[in-house]
Amino acid sequence: MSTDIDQAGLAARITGFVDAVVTPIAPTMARGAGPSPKRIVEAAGEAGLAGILTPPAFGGAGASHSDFIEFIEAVARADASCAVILDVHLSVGTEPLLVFGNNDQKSRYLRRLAAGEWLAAFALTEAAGGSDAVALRTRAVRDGDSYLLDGAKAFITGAGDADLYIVMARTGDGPHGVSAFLVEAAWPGVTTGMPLSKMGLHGSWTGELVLDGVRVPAANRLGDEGMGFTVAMSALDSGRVGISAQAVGIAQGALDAAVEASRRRGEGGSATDMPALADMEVRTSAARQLTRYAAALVDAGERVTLDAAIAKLYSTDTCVAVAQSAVDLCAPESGADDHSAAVRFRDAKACQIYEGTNQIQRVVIARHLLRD
Ligand code: COS
Repeated sequence: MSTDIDQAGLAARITGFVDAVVTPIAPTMARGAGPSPKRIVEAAGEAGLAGILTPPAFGGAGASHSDFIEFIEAVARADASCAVILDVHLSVGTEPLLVFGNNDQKSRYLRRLAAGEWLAAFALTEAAGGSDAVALRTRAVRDGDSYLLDGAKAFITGAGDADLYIVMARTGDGPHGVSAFLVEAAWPGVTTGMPLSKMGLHGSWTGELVLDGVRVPAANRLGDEGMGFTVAMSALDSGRVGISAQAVGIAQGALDAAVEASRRRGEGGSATDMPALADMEVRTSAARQLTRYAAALVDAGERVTLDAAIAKLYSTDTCVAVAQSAVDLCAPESGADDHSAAVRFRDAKACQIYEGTNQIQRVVIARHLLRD
């Protein structure tokens, strides 16, 4: 946790935001009928939480990653769609600008993002390449003081509502031929399709971003030419810690529902539910500790590739298992589409897929073991 910020004040702001904004809209978010992602980030901005990692000099809270994961877990416990909207905005949407942006880029964009006036998104994945990020085909061709971007990105969180996209595009061959760009949604040639109809996380928009001859000033290249893959991978390293926190929150929310159902069945809880409840608590608690450890490493400035992969893999597998047990323990009511355990079960599955599938996390972990 950051030592020079008011921790009690931050914790109170987080609780206030969850109670006043997130909990009341959770049922409508689950139906995909809630406020748009931008409205969620706007509300976070009003609570001083849309730039939690951004330094106060740029209008943010100046908090640490350890604070950030507590925020994401608390939001996800109430509603997973709001959590992923905020996580992507704060983490992969804003953090690359904090780490790789120059002063001009920071002063042009950070304040609006931290105030919640603008929603940020991260555009790496393409339909053809999927998990093989190096295979991306979107091209950026230098033309005087700018680049012309052409291509299409897929499965982009916030597409259609975001104001600023961090776009990875090819300026050469291989992983060192990728560059990162700050692309404003309002620029000519930027279009988005309809949001995908997903299994869960209905309140979070996911869709395509099409770039058709988009003229991007060279001043909007994030980092040096050829550094884009490093920008993307390091953003994902820390982003995966946020997704891990989201998974812990979903697991905790599912556990809350199961405990409540068990209490209703018998005074002090039903004895037959006890082993399942205990297992759910153990896994959720272990996932939380892995997430906190990875966040502390980010705060210490350590490379977190391995520990983020471990936390993301374990926590997201945990939230699926815990949510599934919650569906069992809350039956038969949990058979209803809108029961909180059913909603969490559907939401949990997506966490195993985005910000690097869990198969990719296993590749990252195993490669570490096999490296000389
Ligand atoms: N941080 C910094 N640099 C990294 C890195 C990281 N976490 N991971 C890889 N790199 C560097 C490597 O060091 C290598 O550089 P050198 O050639 O100088 O050694 C370069 O990037 C290429 O790495 P690598 O050879 O490992 O690339 P691969 O194509 O074999 O695999 C994986 C990379 C699979 C790890 C990558 O494609 C990946 O993470 N894919 C999933 C993408 C993802 O998460 N998508 C979700 C998008 S957001 S919803």
